[in-house]
Order: sequence, then C-alpha cells, then structure tokens
Amino acid sequence: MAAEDSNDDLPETSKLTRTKQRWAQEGRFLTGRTARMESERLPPGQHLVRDWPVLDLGQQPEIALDRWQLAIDGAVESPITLDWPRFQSEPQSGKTSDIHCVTTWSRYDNRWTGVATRDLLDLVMPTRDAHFVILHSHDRYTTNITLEDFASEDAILAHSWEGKPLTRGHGGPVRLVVPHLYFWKSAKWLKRIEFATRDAPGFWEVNGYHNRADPWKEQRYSDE
Ligand SMILES: Nc1nc2c(c(=O)[nH]1)N[C@H]1C(S)=C(S)[C@@H](COP(=O)(O)O)O[C@H]1N2
Ligand SMILES: [Mo]
Repeated sequence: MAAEDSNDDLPETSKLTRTKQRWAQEGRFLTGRTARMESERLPPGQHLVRDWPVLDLGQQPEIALDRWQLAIDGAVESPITLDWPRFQSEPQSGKTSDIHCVTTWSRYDNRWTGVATRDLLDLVMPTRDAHFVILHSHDRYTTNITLEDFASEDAILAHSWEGKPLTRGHGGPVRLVVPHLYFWKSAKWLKRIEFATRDAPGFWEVNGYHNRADPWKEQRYSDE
C-alpha cells in the first residue's frame, strides 16, 4: 500500500489536524528568515517551552511489550522483524537533542536512549539503490525521510526519555527521533521501517507540509 493511500481512511480528522492543514494553506508562522547563525540555537520562528506537549492524530495505540514487533524491510540485504528482547539486545546508545515542532515550540536537551539508526543500518544493510526511508506507525501515520537524514549521527530509535520508558502519549514503546528535522518526521509508535528506492510522501507531506522539514531553513510547508 502506498503511503499516500492511507490518509483517507484515518479515523476521524481531529480539530488540530484540520487547523494544521489550514496553517499549511496560509503559510502560518513563516518569518522569511532563513540564515542560521552559528550562535543561534533556536531556529527562526520557534519559541522555547519547558513542558513537553503531546501532538498526534488523536489516537494513541497501546502496544504491550510482549506483542511489540518492529519490521525492517524493503530495499535491504537482510530484512528482519525485531521483538522486544531482540531490540534490547542491539547496541544501546544515548543521545541528547533539541525538539523543534512545526507548530513553533522547541524543547532543549532531551535525553534519549535506544538503538542508533546507524547501528540499525549495519544490521539490515540497505541496498545501493535505497535512498529513502518510510516510517509506518500503529496509528497508521506515515512519514518519509531520505536515507541520509535517517542515518544522521543524532537519529535514534528511542525507547526511553530522561532514563524512563517513553510514555504511550509520546510514542512508546519505540519512536523515531530525528532531531535535525521538524518533529513530525519523528514517528511515534513505530511498527515498520521501510527502505525504498523511491520517495513516498507521508501523512503531513501530502497535507501541505514540506517534504524535507529542515527547521533552520524554515521548511514548514510544501510550497516553498
Ligand atoms: N505515529 C505518529 N507519530 C507522530 C505523530 C502522529 O500523529 N502519529 N505526530 C507527529 C507530530 S506532528 C509531532 S509534532 C510529534 C509529537 O511528538 P510528541 O507528542 O511526543 O511531542 O510526533 C510526530 N510523530
Ligand atoms: Mo507536529
């Protein structure tokens, strides 16, 4: 099933989802600034928060650890399905990074624990023509990133935040964290990582949001 096809039959569209679609149409929050000063930690148009907001399509799937599985397939030499013990037996990494949400909040210094995406790549070995990664979640959310962005040094499949298991609201048991892109690229409740030779825009990418989503270039919406 193509990622685009799955949006129509998502459960009822929430008010926030409709509002965010409208923001994309109106170009809300764009400052027109693009340059990144090395000294600036906060990307243009963002403000700092201390709490950690929860944002999703309004459905928070509950997945028990003994039923949890993560399929990694597509354009790879060695497709694999990890269960919880197998996932825990992979090399564990810690990463600290900032969150930048396209709705303009940012949160500094989030400490994640999990499996670095680079270690995952060693496990499945993408084929030479794999250039994209499509993330599939239990709430039927999808999002797409390039293999290069997926493989970035700070990217991690996180099961813990600040030393505690990720809550269900924040995407537990396992979510992706790709901190150098707007946070909608960081899929919660991950169930499948699909390597692909061709790009396939995900839920927000077909609803007016930017395909790449670099906060430093303010890549919020798809018409820029
Ligand atoms: N599976 C899934 N992942 C998702 C989303 C979603 O609706 N479903 N929302 C995205 C968006 S728009 C944001 S801003 C972040 C929010 O993560 P948080 O709720 O932990 O802050 O998750 C992203 N990952
Ligand atoms: Mo978001």
